Amino acid sequence: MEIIKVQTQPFNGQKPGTSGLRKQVSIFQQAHYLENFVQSIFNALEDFQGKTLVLGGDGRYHNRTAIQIILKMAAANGFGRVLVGQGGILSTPAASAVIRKNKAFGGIILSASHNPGGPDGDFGIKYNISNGGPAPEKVTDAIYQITQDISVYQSIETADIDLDRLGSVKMGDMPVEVIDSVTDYAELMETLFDFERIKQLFNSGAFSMAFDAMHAVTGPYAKAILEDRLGAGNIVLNGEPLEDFGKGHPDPNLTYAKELVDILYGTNAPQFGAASDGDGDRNMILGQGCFVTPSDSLAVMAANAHLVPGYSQGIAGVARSMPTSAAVDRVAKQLGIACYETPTGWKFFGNLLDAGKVTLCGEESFGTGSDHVREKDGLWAVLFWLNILAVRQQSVQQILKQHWAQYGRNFYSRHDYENVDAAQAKTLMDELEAQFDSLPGKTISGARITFADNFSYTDPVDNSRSEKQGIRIGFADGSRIVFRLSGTGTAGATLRIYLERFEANTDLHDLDAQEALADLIQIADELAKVKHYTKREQPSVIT
Ligand code: VG1
Ligand code: CO
Repeated sequence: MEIIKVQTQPFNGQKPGTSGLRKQVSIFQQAHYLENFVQSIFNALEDFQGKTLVLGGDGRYHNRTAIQIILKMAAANGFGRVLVGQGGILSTPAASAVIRKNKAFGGIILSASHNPGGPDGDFGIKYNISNGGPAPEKVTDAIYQITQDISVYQSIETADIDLDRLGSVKMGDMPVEVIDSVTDYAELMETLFDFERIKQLFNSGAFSMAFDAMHAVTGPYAKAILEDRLGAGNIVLNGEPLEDFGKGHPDPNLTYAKELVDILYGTNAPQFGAASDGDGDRNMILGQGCFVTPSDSLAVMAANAHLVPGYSQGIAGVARSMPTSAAVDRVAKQLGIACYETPTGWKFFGNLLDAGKVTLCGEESFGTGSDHVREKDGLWAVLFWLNILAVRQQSVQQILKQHWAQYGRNFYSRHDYENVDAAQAKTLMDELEAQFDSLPGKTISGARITFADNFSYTDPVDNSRSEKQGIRIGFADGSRIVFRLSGTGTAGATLRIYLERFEANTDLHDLDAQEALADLIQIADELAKVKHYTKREQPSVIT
């Protein structure tokens, strides 16, 4: 096997964001762009010679091309073997499961997750470490450093391999195993959930569901697990993964998964609805005429985990990202377990999960997961809910209402202003920060501010520090407004405003969240001059 060394020059801006490096496809298609980043990953790692790498992606445009390039580079750099999903497909949680099961050195996941795909869409790449989770900041920082002065990458000259045929082949001298994308993952799910009981629920005739795969990666997983193994019937919508996601935006929220939302809010709606995103790590949970916020979903899961076989021994603790509502904190308190608050991004949960400090974790951005892998996991969350529904024999709405009656309701909403001018968005954040000293004690529209800060985090396991993770404004009644700029977008800036208010009074739990939060929405605009800086009258997406 002859290794070729290719001269190259650094590209600006190869800095991984909240979850890997995401750019427009046209940027990734530039000569050496992907190669530079992949070589920088390899250069940042130590002692991987002869070891196993896992490789797969969400099937979006450029996935297959990128996989062949990376296979050749992995061979040239000395990996012992690569496990690659059939057709180049592995959902993000499945990749995590494969890394763990095979004790691989790490994995490369090709995905821009919920960002649109196709020749005019986005592409992305991230590195996961041997625990199956996203590389922590010290690794992504090292990769970025290397991208800034890289001058050569290594590859081999050889024919592409057939990604569609299962089995072992060679890329140069390196064995490549094309594995079934679903099997390992489906087997893991069977160890966690009561498949018999969920099967009975579907067989009862009184229960049905709809699952929207949004033409993204979860189609084959949902068909294999929900339809084939659990006998749910023909329930998967948009189940064929397409390179451009059918020109859709594979983001399971009330705006982009409208087809599913209309079904659940329509006549003859099924009892349960769910959707997943581009790479299968997000989930949206719906009942008949009812939407479960991801923050509430995490809280309900924690409160009901004892009903699910994989968690019947109890959960060690929970963690949530800072902007996620405190609904799960209330459950943790009642259970007498620890609750951790981390910065946004799944990489911050890894240490807590590895150390056994937490079992469940979640983010307000439709992400929930557990210690079964080290990524958030869309279908896992769907199965978790199905297991709860099968045991409790109640509707989603009944479960949610009883939960609020017991713990109180954290009214919650996120307003996204997508693709706004980046400089204006930065000014908005800077001006907010400049007000920090004068805000505490100030009363705005009848609400007294008690604190204003930019969230920082010290990892309790390795003591690493992460600064400036989002601006928090806290009020005397416990309400909160959080301002953050997205770290996954590729065009302009996306401003996220997270709003939360606790309500103990059961009589007020049926209020619409936007109504219940109207005062805070108004205050957010006043404090940050949102309309002025975004030049928008309304958010692009309200969740
Ligand atoms: C968003 C979410 C964050 C999530 C990240 C990756 O990041 O807010 O909670 O972890 O996406 O999810 P940001 O920086 O745009 O707010 V995924 O499904 O896109 O990998
Ligand atoms: Co995702």
